[in-house]
Amino acid sequence: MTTQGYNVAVVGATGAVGEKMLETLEKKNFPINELHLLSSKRSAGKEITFKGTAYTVKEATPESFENIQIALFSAGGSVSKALAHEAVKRGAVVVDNTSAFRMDPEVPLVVPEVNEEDIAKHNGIIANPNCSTIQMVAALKPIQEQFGLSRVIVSTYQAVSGAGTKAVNELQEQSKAFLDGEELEPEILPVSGEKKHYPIAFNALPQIDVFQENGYTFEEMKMINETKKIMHDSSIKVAATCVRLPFFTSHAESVYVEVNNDNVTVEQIQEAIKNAAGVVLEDDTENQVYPTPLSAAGKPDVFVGRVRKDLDNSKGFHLWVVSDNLLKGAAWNSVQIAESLIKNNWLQK
Ligand code: NAP
Ligand code: 12T
Repeated sequence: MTTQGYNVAVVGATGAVGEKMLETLEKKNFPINELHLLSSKRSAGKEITFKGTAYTVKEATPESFENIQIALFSAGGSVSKALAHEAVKRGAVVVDNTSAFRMDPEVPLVVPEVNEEDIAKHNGIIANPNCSTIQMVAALKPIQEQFGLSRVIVSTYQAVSGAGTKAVNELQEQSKAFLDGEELEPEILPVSGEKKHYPIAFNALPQIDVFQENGYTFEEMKMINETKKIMHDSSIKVAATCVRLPFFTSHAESVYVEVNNDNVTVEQIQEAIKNAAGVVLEDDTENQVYPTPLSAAGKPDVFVGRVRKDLDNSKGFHLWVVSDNLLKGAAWNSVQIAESLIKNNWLQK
């Protein structure tokens, strides 16, 4: 590295996640020498300001990665499949925010507070988990460590920004139209490019990403498979139901867990969560204290409230977990991985 820092490429810089990547790099004062902002042909030529300097967005091509040390990808799975190996070939380490490589056994899947040491095993690509998975495993880690974890059943309440800027615009325009008594044809949600679309304004959609043959959506299967991989325990039973709701930022989750130890108390679970890195306990029902999507938006932490013991299963507990899906769920976690690569000297293979 030069004394000023690293040559960094942000692929998908004009997107919802890309925007938060730049915000996070700026906020964390990430050591940057050259910054390269990449997108599709559509946005090439656009200017984006970073730390007071205007940068011109360029179309991402294999040659974009000459002389790049760190490449942060969030431009969709097909772009990662086409370009991540081109970047690695040219000497870059890729932190990939798409689902393209997450379940590849050669690719570490990392939430630094949970399994940072996995980064050391990378072969050029490190995958950033799905947003809903990241916030859940951050909250589950202290429970697994101290009390053992055998089962997880989660229902999500997810923001539209997870589905990109077009989905954000769709909620905005549909809401306005709805209140004005007009009708707007839904075009993006639940899944851009699918055969059918349903209104998101004043609605709830039990489909995030495409359906699989087993009846679960891909988002649900990501939560199930990624949780086992990140927590290094394929025996944890996981079930998920993922639902899109009409708000812009933060995913919320109702999480039911079963621990292995007997006689665990709510206070012990709260204490474990309170002491966990990156997780904040906001749980005081007497004073109506609990996290909400709005209270978590713009913050990098994972917030946990409503810790309760199940009334029928003495090893069962219920939690409410909320985090900004574009920060800890995407950009913040990716930049944390990049920081860890530097701090631990793991950039070179
Ligand atoms: P978005 O707002 O729709 O932005 C998409 C970005 O990708 C834009 O910058 C776009 O550039 C760029 N892009 C599209 N096609 C491209 C191509 N052929 N070559 C180069 N760049 C291309 O979407 P987003 O919400 O930021 O999400 C982007 C991706 O990040 C998603 O597809 C998903 O894989 C991943 N993601 C991950 C999480 C997570 O859970 N960790 C959460 C959200 C998203 P243009 O401006 O030129 O169109
Ligand atoms: N379709 O990174 O629609 O796998 O909210 C994250 C969020 C895919 C991903 C969403 C998605 C991902 C969404």
